[in-house]
Amino acid sequence: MGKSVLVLNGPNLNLLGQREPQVYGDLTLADIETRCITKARELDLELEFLQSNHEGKLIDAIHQSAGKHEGIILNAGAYTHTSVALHDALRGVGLPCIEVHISNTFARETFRHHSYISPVALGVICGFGVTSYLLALQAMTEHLKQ
Ligand code: CA2
Repeated sequence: MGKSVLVLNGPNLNLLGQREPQVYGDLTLADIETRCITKARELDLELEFLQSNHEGKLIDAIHQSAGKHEGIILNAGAYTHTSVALHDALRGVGLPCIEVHISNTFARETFRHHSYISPVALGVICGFGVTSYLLALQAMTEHLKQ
């Protein structure tokens, strides 16, 4: 059986495909999950998906991933730019985490340029839409082989 990875999505990502297609594309979160499942099959990875609009639930999911998953792919949404608590949770659990974003946060408002996740992430992939997630799955696979 392949290694297990948690794909965690934060606030408002449940709205994908419904509004702001010029920024986030027209795929829904369910479409992104389907694309990830196809990619994971190629890479022999097991995936669990979770989306929450609540910071504490994201923190609980990070804590519970210890002993259950080998890595985390995280799009923390706007909590990326605000949450010391998510930073601490990732640091506490110590699992490899890849930060992803659909949009290129550096080409947007300056308040999106800072991330509390990046210092505790293995790496960051942003600006490629659904491909950000697929690239993260690939990078996580390579990392877990080492
Ligand atoms: O580009 C990304 O993936 C973001 O993490 C998305 C967040 C944003 O706050 C980050 O700065 C970058 C927003 C989540 C999606 O929000 C929507 C709002 C309205 C309609 C559709 C999505």
